[in-house]
Amino acid sequence: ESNFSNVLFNFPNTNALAKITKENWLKRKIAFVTGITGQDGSYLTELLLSKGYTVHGLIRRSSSFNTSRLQHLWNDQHSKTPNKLFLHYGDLTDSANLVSVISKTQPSEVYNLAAQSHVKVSFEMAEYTGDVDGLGTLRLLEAIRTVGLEKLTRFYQASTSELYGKVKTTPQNEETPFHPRSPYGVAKLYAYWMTVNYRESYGMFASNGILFNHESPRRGRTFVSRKITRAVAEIYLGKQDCMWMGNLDAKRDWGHAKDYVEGMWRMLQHDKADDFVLATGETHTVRELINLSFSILSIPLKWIGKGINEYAIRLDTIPPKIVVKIDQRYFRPAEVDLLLGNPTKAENQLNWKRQWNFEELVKDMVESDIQSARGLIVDHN
Ligand code: NDP
Ligand code: GDR
Repeated sequence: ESNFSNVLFNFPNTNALAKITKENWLKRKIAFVTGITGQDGSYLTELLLSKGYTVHGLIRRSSSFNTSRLQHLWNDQHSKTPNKLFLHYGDLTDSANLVSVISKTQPSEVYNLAAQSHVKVSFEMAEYTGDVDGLGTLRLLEAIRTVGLEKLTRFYQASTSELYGKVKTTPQNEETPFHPRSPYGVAKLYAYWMTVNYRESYGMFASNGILFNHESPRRGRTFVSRKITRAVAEIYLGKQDCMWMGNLDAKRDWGHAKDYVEGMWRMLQHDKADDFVLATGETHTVRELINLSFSILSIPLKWIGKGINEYAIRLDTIPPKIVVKIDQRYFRPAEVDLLLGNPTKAENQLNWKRQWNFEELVKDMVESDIQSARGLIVDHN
């Protein structure tokens, strides 16, 4: 256990090296997070910093500002009270960069959250999505092994309920067979099995979190929940007339991202690496999400018509106004019709329990979008 000859970076003196065990390696609490600028990355970073971790994050070079979700956590390193958040340029498509960052930071825990995460976009950028979401995960696993940390560093893979796709049984749990329905889902399937394979081949502590949809006020604006809550806020304030939507019948198990990052952390603190579903155990249609968002603002809605010709009017204006219409553009070549997760394993083994329900989640998002539409808070996403 003490003979980790490659692990010299933080332990240049041999006395210290001799004392390295798996336990005191983890006690160093150094996390490396890919996808740190995304929704989950920002909440996970908050959680880890609050637990005393040093957090290293991978960020992409961009011509526009892409660290706004981390802005409130950033504390200038030149200030008197610098915090323990460090950002490194890199990309999941760049192996040498990943080896270099892992070697420099010597993390005790790696959270692989980076991905081209939009399902609809993955149909248009199938090869790129495969490269980042599939091969990118392999590159990161290989970087950990190349640096010689595979027996020490714990690895979390952001797997997804999109693996179930054309679902075989409901509700879905860790035993449910996979049938992905998009280039995104297929790429994530490769990453899922690579994670299992590194666990089985090299004894690596590598776990998959099979997470069902989770949202928040920091959710990207092109995902359905945020698209709806933002549009409803704008309609309420008279800044927008109507929203254009795709498939209203799709059913999703929507939870709050704050609960889910807690589950990710718990997976890496567990006594053994394994795969866990995180979900709420409730499912709702996109139409229900729209209804709830309007009802939070006391706007009465009525649905008229069917299929592509369906639309919704608000009944509190004279005459009633159309506020929701369908646009074929937002439909996908293959759809995931129904997702409903069973999180019993995580609840029993990790003592994980979600705090937020569907109504509370949507209220949190609508209220935040009202504030940002009023210009009271800055919308960073
Ligand atoms: P986001 O889309 O909000 O964030 C994705 C992150 O990945 C961003 O930081 C983005 O950087 C980064 N990224 C994208 N491409 C690359 C690349 N080539 N190299 C390095 N970084 C890259 O996703 P979420 O926070 O919602 O999700 C986090 C992870 O969990 C993703 O892997 C997603 O697929 C998965 N997941 C999400 C679920 C959800 O409901 N939210 C459910 C199940 C799984 P930038 O900011 O520069 O674009
Ligand atoms: P999803 O999330 O595909 O489940 O992937 P998204 O919010 O994009 O879609 C959910 C459902 O809503 C339907 N839909 C629309 N979707 C979008 N984006 N825009 C629309 O206008 C619209 N109208 C209807 C979709 O067809 C779909 O059925 C998310 C991502 O975060 C993935 O990274 C993650 O792995 C899964 O959740 C779990």
